[in-house]
Amino acid sequence: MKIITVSYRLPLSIKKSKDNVKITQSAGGLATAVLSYSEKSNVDLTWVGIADFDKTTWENNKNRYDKNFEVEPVFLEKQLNRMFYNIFSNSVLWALFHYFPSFVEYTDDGFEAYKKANEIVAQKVSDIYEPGDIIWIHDYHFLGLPHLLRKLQPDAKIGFFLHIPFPNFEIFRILPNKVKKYILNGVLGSNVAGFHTWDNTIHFTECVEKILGVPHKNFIFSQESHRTKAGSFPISIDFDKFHEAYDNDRVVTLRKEIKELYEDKKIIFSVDRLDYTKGVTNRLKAFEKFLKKYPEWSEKVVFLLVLVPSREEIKKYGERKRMIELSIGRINGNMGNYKWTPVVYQYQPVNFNKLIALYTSADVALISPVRDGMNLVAKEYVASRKDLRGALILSSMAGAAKDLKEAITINPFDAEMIADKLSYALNMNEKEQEVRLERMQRYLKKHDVFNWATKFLNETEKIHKLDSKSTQL
Ligand code: ADQ
Repeated sequence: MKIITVSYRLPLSIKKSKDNVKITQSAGGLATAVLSYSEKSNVDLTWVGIADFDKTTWENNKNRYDKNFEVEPVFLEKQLNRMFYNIFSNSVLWALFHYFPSFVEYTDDGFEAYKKANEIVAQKVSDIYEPGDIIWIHDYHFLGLPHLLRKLQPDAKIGFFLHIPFPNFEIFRILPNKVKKYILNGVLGSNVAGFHTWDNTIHFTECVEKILGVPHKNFIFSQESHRTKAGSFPISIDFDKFHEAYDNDRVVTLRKEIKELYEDKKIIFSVDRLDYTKGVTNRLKAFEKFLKKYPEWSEKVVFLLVLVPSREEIKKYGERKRMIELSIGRINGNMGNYKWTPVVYQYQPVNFNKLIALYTSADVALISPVRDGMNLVAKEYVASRKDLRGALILSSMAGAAKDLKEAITINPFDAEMIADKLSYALNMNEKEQEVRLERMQRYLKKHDVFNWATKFLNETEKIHKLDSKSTQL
């Protein structure tokens, strides 16, 4: 028996230099959690995903690195992958599921490529599947996969988890009918369909009822071949890893450097992939409002804004980057002076130690997505504050706001509100910081990513068992 995890990206990095190829398995949250579950339950793990490297490199090097689990890359033809990933997954599903209908650029060709890619991956998974295996499918790239696999392997245990929001019926219905049905039937191929929040779960069940006419009882859809249970499984982080990193030597040194650099200032910090859903332009507008409304903070605060490049080949992402950089230029030009740069901007990824040093130097983390499935940055910030210092401002549009109840919540579209909350957070006394962080840390310690993976996979086993029992009767 083994766990077969399917996600678009493989938790693998391949670095080629002139005379060397270096392969490492990544220690990202999801990979660590599934690996820990497989070790505890004494089962193997195989990861299936789309290769972002060529077949020859893989064939020549696949046995030359330390493996924690097996990897099965799927090699898609370049044009098919582009249509599947950029044109349908990101320019249709990502946009619509985050409530940006005007950003949707639907084409039939994109949808055909999506279906084709899902079929290729289904065949790959089916080829390595053995009875008793548990298949865990991740995210919006593979909405059709549970159904396709159910046809190929009728008795398989299949879990599906969506990492982004599932939109409400009024938004979802915008998709062409054939697409809506493909998606809903696709997900219903699983034994468990998991979402970050109850709101998303309710949206999904409502869409199934209204569009497919399939009713549910207590969130369970009974179909001829199997049952599907829809439920909420809020993802989390490796709490201990972020908490203990506070004391890493390198983090301590970097933190000292940052604090010295801004010794007479308070630090506001944010870090995101550059994505229009993360609300960066709104955030900058609110920061500008804050500087105007609370001029006493002039020269006494700095906003460290870190963005990591993402999906640069898609037009909307390039447009957003230009808008952000224009706003930063305007704020620094209008509000700053030769001694003070209000927004310090970095458009590059940061490594783990730097990330923790930034989290633990910040007086305020300002996280303002206009829509987000969960938002792990918010959880990472809270976990890393072993010193119980700092304040979290968090958008109520992020799934994380349902878990982090002691955060200061904001409406990301309300610049005035964000400005006022910034003033409140920057003035928050140490006692209040401690009380809020302590409560959130207690929650995160209990509900970490290992707990999340265990709950999800146990539920998949449980629901699958109900079907096997009734077939035996
Ligand atoms: P993402 O949209 O990628 O994930 P998020 O949950 O915030 O968003 O996770 C981002 C991760 O990347 C975090 O672990 C963060 O530390 C890291 N990161 C962000 N910016 C970085 C930078 N500049 N340098 C280095 N690291 C950076 C999707 C959904 C989310 C959901 C997750 C998990 O959109 O809503 O929380 O999946 O389900």
